[in-house]
Amino acid sequence: MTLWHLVARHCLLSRELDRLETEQLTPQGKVKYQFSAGGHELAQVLLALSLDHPRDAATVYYRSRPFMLASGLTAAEALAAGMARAGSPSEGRDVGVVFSMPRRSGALVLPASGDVGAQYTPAVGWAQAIRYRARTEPDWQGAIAVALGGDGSTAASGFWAALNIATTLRLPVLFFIEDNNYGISVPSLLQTPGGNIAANLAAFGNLRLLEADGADPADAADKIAQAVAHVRAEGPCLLRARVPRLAGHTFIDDQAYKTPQERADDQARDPLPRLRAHLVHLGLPAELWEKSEQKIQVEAGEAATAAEAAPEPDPAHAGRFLFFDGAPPLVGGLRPEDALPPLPTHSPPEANGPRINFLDAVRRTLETELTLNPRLVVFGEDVGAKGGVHGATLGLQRKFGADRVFDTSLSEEGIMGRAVGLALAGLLPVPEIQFRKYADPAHEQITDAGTLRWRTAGKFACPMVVRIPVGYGKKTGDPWHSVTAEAVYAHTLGWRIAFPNHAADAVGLLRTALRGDDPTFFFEHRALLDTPPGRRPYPGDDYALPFGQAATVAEGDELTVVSWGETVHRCLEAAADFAGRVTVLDLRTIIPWDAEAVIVNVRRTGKLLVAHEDTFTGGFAGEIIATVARECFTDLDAPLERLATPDLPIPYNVPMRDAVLPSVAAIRARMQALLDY
Ligand SMILES: Cc1ncc(C[n+]2csc(CCOP(=O)(O)OP(=O)(O)O)c2C)c(N)n1
Repeated sequence: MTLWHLVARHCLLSRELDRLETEQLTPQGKVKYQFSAGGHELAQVLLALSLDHPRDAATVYYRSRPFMLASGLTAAEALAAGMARAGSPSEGRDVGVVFSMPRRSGALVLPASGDVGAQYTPAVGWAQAIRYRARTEPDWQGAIAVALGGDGSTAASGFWAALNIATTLRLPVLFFIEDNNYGISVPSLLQTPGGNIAANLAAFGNLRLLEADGADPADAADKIAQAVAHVRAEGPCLLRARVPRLAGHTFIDDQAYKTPQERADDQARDPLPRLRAHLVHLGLPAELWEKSEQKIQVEAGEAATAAEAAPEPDPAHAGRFLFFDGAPPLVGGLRPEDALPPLPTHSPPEANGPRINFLDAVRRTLETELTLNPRLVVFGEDVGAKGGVHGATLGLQRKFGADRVFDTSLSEEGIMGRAVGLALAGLLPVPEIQFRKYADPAHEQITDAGTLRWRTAGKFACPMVVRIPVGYGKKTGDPWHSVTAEAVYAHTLGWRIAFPNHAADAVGLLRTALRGDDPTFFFEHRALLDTPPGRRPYPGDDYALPFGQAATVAEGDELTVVSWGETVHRCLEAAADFAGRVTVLDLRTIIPWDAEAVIVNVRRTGKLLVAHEDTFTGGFAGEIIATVARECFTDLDAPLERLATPDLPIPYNVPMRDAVLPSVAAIRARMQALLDY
């Protein structure tokens, strides 16, 4: 089949699937969300067919089905996806047009997001991985990443984060903007001044700009070929393809906000009649189009029958794939290529030697793992030449090079989205977020990363370890640098959370995280980084600690105290006054948390106090107390108690700070009250 035959075939198929859905399957209630790609087909199909390098990858959005079809998705899969059937890309877990696809005939399609604008930074991560891997693996040389998006998405922060990274580093990324002049009902004039993102980027450095009539076969083909060639040879390019949106945003959108003239103009720009004329102009027989149309109608009808015959996914399977469960993904992380160093057996720590700082424990573990694992990359703001604002990466760039330990632009969304793309390309990203509060701009990427394995029914995964200094500082507090907020991440699906309180546990938990399979937050408490309570002898280069195993740090028979992070030290100090009466458990990891240890101890002691630095309402203590209330109801001899920072930010003034943090005195008083109860 010639290229233009193929283009026609995919465009016609996409149009027919939209017709089937809008005329039959959606009104019948079989497809719940219908996003027509009418008008966008030609540009997308031409793009997909030009991505012929085995390591090319694309991030797509909900209107990208023509691109998917031209990249190897079958019609039956496409319809089954809309009908939420088994055998579709997400096995019924995600909206039918939120796609992902391991490579078939064209680009590999990275897991899409329902968040507009979230598709850009993972594409940049893939592009950076291309550069990294191409140094030693020739099969990555010449590959590119492509991100597809609408005009509305160019107003989203992810677009700018990605554009900045791609152009600053001259990465092989194509920003493919399908400008249909609307984001639902909002005209592009409200997304970018004058409505033309390409014109507005004229002064942007290191960026080739191209514009195409995405409904004109010759122009679109020419500009797409130029764009792809430029990205392969030189670096970033943004191609703005003007396309009509022939239908509403979704099936239920009647486009009442467009004038009748606008709607008529859109129809007049339909790329399909122009494609037909183009084929005739190229000398293909005129009747070929109608013949293809008929053939495709039959094919789509058969696909609909097959999709409807596909079984419903087993509801019991909804619980699978949030975390790694032993089944390696097809794409992402180190398992598909068998490159993950095995986890050492959980040997007891070597207890001899000088005590080292928490910070040195982290640095040394990173150094050991960087040496052992060539896929591991460390990055973040100031982590390169400076060695991090806390010093955790000091000297690592000098030792391992700027490809492996590098500074990033000041964009947490960029850091996290890039990490997702790097992980999908088979690297192990270890980003640092400078302070817990400054992860806020990355939240969209964090939540999407957490559900990525689940959303793709285990086909994709993005394991990574995100290091974040948290909590108040040894000199003072403040609302920006002193946040812990582990409860927010405990509620963020698909993430594990480690929260060690001394150097030995930091080594063991960080190593386990770095040899693991899931996105993991690793919290480093600021008040422990270089202070005596955080110091321990270095436990050894092979030391690893399992997640979900609490440590018993004080033993007693009358009260169980559960804590984590820096508050453990406060609990220990308070418990010293009640020797033999108070058990103190250090959870060490929040997700998973060691419910069993807590339950066993509360059954034994009959009383529980949970203490943490995170704020009170919705704090993780509530979760523990709810579990204990259920599991230990008949064993309880006192009300279940918790101590936390009240629902306030941490103040800058030191006495004021100390007044809100759970103090040793307050913990001691609460212990006393419970013991006396
Ligand atoms: C972060 C986010 N905000 C809002 C939405 C709701 N939403 C879905 S599509 C859309 C418009 C996007 O328009 P555009 O990027 O131009 O793409 P088009 O639909 O026109 O192809 C909006 C606002 C969303 N999905 N994600």
